Amino acid sequence: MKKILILGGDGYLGWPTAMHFANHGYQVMIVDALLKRQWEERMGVRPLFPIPVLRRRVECWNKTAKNPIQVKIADIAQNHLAVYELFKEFSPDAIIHYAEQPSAPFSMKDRNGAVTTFDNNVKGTLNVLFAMREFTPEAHLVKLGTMGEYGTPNIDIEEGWLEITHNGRKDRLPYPKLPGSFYHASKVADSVLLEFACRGWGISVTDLNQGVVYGIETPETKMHPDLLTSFHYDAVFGTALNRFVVQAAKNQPITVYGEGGQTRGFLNLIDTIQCVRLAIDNPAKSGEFRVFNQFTEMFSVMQLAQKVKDAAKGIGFDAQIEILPNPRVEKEAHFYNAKNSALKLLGLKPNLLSEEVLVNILQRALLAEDVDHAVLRPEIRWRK
Ligand code: USQ
Repeated sequence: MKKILILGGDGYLGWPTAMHFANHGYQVMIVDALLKRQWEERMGVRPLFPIPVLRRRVECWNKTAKNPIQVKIADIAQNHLAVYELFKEFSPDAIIHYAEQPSAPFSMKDRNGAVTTFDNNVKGTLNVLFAMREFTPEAHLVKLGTMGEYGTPNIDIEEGWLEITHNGRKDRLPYPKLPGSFYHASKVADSVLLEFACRGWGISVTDLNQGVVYGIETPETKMHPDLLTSFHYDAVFGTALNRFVVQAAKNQPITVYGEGGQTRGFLNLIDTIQCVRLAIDNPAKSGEFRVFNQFTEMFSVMQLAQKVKDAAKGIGFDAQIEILPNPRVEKEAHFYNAKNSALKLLGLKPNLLSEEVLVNILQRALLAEDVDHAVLRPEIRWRK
């Protein structure tokens, strides 16, 4: 049975990933420091539906399913000895690393937000790399990066690497990075460390440069009410489409920042798990730093808002789009053409954003009883 260590297994992506791998016969251990729950508390926000404490959701899984999940509470950034212990004892074949502060606005709120993000994300990645070198040099690390590492350059975005000819000479170099927040910059720093560790130590890494994820359910979250995942709609931890759906369901304006021409890659939560599974089942070679762009479709923010408005109309809601002054510093109209063929070549079958998918998320969001309208509006600005 392949042993998978999931770092950040209590999160929006980590929890359904853990259940998926357990459900498909892998031996799964999740590690989490529960920091996201503390950051939520600090920012005064909660997931759309209350999430049981980690012990309870794991107990629920272990009673509901055949293959149990093991769990360990540890801070991988601040306690490297705990990380070493874990790698030594569990000896994973593969590691899925989600244990990072995931929000761009959180990282831009003040100095503390930026430093917390770097301290957690970059130090955690370093500790994982040293633990791998020491105890599991043959293991495969699957690391969640972000499409936001590239920014919005005026040329095609390749998958991690770029063939360059300069002054008559050629090379294959890491694709240039233009992160749009300190959060995205922390992921760029991670990528630099990972590439060096592959080149220097011969370990194998897949860096998944993921787009914006949407969705609320996976086959495993539907197995029991206590197995749902942590879905955010607030302006700090909620991502664009998830926020728009809750805004429409609760008769609040859909908040488009600026012109709405900002174009990004998007994917369904189900496809996040499909992509991670493909990466795990088809590992990078020894010493390889492999980068996949992980998204299935590209939309502008305004196109998304319009899609949500149309889907809401189909079930009798008259959702309004409100254009807000952009709290971020980003291009609002730009060229965007990102490649995403590597995962498709491995067999990814995209679940695209149909009206039916949107209506499903809308109907799920309608069941939420306690939506805090105050956290729907962005408070954090990139510029003072
Ligand atoms: N946006 C709006 N209105 C909103 C929220 C967002 O117009 O109410 C716009 C933003 O200005 C931005 C775009 O939608 O242009 C995407 O924003 P987002 O908050 O959905 O995504 P982002 O901050 O980039 O971060 C999210 C996740 C992060 C992940 C990233 C993938 O929080 O963990 O890495 O998506 S990507 O965007 O491809 O970098």
